[in-house]
Amino acid sequence: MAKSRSKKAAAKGKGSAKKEKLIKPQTQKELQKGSIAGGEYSAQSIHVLKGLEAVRKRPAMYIGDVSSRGLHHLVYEVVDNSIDEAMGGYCTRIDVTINKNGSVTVEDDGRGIPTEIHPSEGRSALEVVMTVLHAGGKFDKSSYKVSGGLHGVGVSVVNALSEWLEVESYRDGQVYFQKYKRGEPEEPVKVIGKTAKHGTKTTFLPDSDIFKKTVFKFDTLAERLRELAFLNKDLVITLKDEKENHEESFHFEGGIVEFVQYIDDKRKSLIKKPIYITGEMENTPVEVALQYNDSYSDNIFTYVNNINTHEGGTHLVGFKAALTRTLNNYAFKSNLVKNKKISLQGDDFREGLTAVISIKVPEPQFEGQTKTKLGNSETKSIVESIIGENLRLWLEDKPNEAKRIIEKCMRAAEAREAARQARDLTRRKNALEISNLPGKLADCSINDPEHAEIYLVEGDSAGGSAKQGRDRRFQAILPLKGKILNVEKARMHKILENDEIKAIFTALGAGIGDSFDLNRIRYGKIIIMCDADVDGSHIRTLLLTLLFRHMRQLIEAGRVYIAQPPLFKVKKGKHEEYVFDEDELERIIKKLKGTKGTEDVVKEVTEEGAMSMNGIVVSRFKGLGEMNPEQLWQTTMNPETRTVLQVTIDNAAEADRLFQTLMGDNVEPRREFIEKNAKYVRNLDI
Ligand code: 0RA
Repeated sequence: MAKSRSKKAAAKGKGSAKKEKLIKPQTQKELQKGSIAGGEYSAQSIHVLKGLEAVRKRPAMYIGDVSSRGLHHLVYEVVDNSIDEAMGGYCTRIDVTINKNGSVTVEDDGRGIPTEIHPSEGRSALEVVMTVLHAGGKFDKSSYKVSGGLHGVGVSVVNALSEWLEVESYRDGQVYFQKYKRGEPEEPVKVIGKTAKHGTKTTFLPDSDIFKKTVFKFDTLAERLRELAFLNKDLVITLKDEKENHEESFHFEGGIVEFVQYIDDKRKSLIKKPIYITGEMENTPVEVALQYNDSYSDNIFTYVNNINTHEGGTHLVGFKAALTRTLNNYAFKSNLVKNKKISLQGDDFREGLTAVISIKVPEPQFEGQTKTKLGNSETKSIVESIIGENLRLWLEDKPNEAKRIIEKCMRAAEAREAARQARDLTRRKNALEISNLPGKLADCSINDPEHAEIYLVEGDSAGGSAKQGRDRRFQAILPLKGKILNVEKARMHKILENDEIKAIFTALGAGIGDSFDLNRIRYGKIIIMCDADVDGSHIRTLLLTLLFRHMRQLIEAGRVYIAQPPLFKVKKGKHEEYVFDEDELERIIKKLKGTKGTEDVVKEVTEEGAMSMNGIVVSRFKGLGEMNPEQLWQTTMNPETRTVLQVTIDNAAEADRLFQTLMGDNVEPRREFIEKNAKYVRNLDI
């Protein structure tokens, strides 16, 4: 559908009537100055329409996907342009509004988008920015640009994927305006009023021909906007939902220091206030905040030009090198190392570490699978020397707190040593070797990881059904008994002693923690299959915690999925049907019974468990074990008919807080979270 529409649009663009209108801007002197031959203009405009058509044909290439994630990416894309203005020092506030009609408005107080005739394009610069792919940054003079990964594809992409978009640029006392339909200008840029302010306001309605869902979620937007406010301490960002009458404002004068405190707010810090280090070398400003808590995991979040560099890169390497060298030197110089037999290693200096590294790089080179790994080689030594020098000064200045940190690192080294011994022991027993796969694993027959998948199944009985129901050629089944260990509260040697976890590691075959190697994974898809009840959701969270903390690359590579067993069973006579959500149940009951009173039925079934009327029996589906192998295959395992949810991490800092809340020591925040989210827990994504 999208395709045919764009083709029509392209044809329309060639028409002479439209061409005439576009080259005669009437309202604005500046625009009249640059008169351009009509032929050239139409050549340009065809070029533009081809670009827009390409975006509409393959939206995923530009924004990742057309699900909720891609939808929200549209907002980030517009906001990123305002962030560029802020990084240049021209913008102090950004206001984001979810409007009643489903559109979103982003307004900033930057310089406004220029509107004069663009020399080579022959049209208003504003129109060029809004309609030409990658034009956004062309004449932007700010030196640190947002352009990593999917970021920085340009606001023209948002325009192309919107049913309509309106932009106002406030500059030189005028309000300039243009409106577009699916990326095409309706008329030339015009002046619609006077103003004393400066800035840009963009409002767009995502195209429902492109996006599966077009409803923006407040909390999803809030996560990214909060992150941006932490990273840009002078910036005030507001988010308003006109539908819900709900508003939140993000402004953190403490910047990334407050960010670190926010990440750790459920943990106990070893020092009073995060260590804050800032410096600049070779046009590369470096800012780091870090502290230690009493947990066993490390949490380092790295940003380049406000983009989360999930895959790390040279800045992270430089940071780790500085941390290891500086803390190690200090430990020895201050005679804090008691047990001389154990040597401190890099990992030991990162146990319980929470850090945010934010740097600005004029011409960042992004590499890696998701283009979120910084490649600039000069950055390593810049970060290393700024951190090394300033951390040394901090340690000398705060001997008591420094001692607490070093002691924590030494305990980590001792635990690592104990873990190594435990591992050696199990190795000798051959337990972690692939030649010794867990007995209860029903492996698949093919050996090709790309096509093989493994189901981690809750309970032996569901595991049994899954073993019978599966396609044994490419589906492996690993039944798990009861609840696995909560890794959030355990050190490595305890984790490695746990039978269920050992079985998972061994079956997956790619190792654990720092020695995890994605290339050795034995399955392309890891599918978690649990009952759709409270216990099932707890086991799923335990498994996700394990994968998030110790095999995060699996999640980042998009290999972890959650099976979706049906939620209801509808029976009428011999006819039996499984139903996956409440909307679908409502539709089916309507179909079987007629329209009256269906909402009540859904409510009653949801709350009471079962319900019958007119010979229709609707029951809440209790567990995987209720299905025979054939039904399990049809509803939940057959790749042709099943639905599986891919587990993604959009925001690692928020995911970390979530696991800390759900699985950490503190009971109170967990209770609060579960009470607040009880209704939504079924749809939990991390
Ligand atoms: C191009 C050039 C200049 C600013 C911008 C674009 C700009 C774009 C957006 C998008 C949202 N808000 C924005 N604010 C500014 C520089 C203009 C100058 O040199 O005066």
